[in-house]
Amino acid sequence: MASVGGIGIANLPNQRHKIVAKRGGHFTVMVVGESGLGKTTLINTLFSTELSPPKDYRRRHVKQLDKLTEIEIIKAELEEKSFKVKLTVIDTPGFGDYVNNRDSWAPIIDFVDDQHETYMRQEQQPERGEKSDLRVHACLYFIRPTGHTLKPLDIEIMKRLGTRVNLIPVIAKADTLTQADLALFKQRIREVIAAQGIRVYQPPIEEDDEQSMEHAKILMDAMPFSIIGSTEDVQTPDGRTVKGREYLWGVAEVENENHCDFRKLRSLLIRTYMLDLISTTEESHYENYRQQQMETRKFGEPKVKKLDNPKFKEEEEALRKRFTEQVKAEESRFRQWEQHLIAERDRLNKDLETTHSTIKSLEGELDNLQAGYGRGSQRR
Ligand SMILES: Nc1nc2c(ncn2[C@@H]2O[C@H](COP(=O)(O)OP(=O)(O)OP(=O)(O)O)[C@@H](O)[C@H]2O)c(=O)[nH]1
Ligand SMILES: [Mg+2]
Repeated sequence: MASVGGIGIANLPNQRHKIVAKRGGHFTVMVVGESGLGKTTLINTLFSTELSPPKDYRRRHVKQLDKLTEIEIIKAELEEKSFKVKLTVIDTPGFGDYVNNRDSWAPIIDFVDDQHETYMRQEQQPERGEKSDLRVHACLYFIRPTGHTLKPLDIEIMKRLGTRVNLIPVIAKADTLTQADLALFKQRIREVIAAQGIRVYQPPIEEDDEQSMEHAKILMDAMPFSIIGSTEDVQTPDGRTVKGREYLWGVAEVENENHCDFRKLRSLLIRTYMLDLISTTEESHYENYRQQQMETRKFGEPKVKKLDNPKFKEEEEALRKRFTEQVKAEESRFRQWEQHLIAERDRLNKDLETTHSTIKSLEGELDNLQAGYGRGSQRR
């Protein structure tokens, strides 16, 4: 479609178009999820179906967040009818498989927060020139195509992401599920998302515009988007060359709406809702972060370290209290035990005394008996 209709950004409503054009149009997408779910493949698929050949296509590895998590930042410039968007894709390596470490995803959450932080600090500088800005406008969360439901780990991470970024859940490797299983899986995921209060991105509803309402509804109904990723050109049985994955039974096509929701996702990201994703990030997610930080620290103060954080202080205080209580309880248990021992000793001593006196009296009796016996035998 790229070859025929262009990227589509030039068709965005004029007013917003101008705003973004003035800002230089900066759009950042991040992919997150367990290892091996096809995150990198999807990015490459996006580039090979829509964004190719990027004029200014750079890949670079970026700072090691920790030993396990290295993110990759891919930058490309999209241009259409003199309308430019700087696209940045942040590829994160999968978590969850190298260790059963529930905190393995913490660097990803930190990364999102750090971008808000960096931007905020730049805003506070007297010279507010060109800012480097990696605030994430859309975060694709990859769900393993188990066919069952969301895992507790998914729920935990999605909750945290949903309050920080525009979260867009996707079902990875849709070609591994049958259409019926996929529909059921989607339904279950939607139910869990609702029940757990996970915040996911909602396209804006412009009530005066029927076409846009219809479009938003179609997209919402498709969430979480099922994805097939592939950069391979394959032949379909009816002779078309498509991006897809070849199987004995046929071809799973990336851009076939009957096979997966790749086109819907791409449309959401780079056609219809790019501007909304950018402005909601600015107005809602960044603003939330800024306000939260303002409440917990003074203007210009560095980011609160975990240990200085009031919440952690509270936790630490509670822990200390619990510890003291436990020590006290243990002490009183020991004292009771000690007293019990003393009482027991006294009781045993008394017993001993009684036993001694019993023995004494028995010995006395025995003496008497022996004496009597002696006398008796003497009589014989
Ligand atoms: N069946 C199927 N396989 C896929 C799909 N997308 C990717 N794969 C395959 O899954 C494997 C892992 O893909 P990657 O893109 O490296 O996965 P990743 O999520 O980036 O993995 P990490 O970087 O380790 O987190 C590769 O062998 C891909 O060819 C898909 O849609 N369907
Ligand atoms: Mg990868």
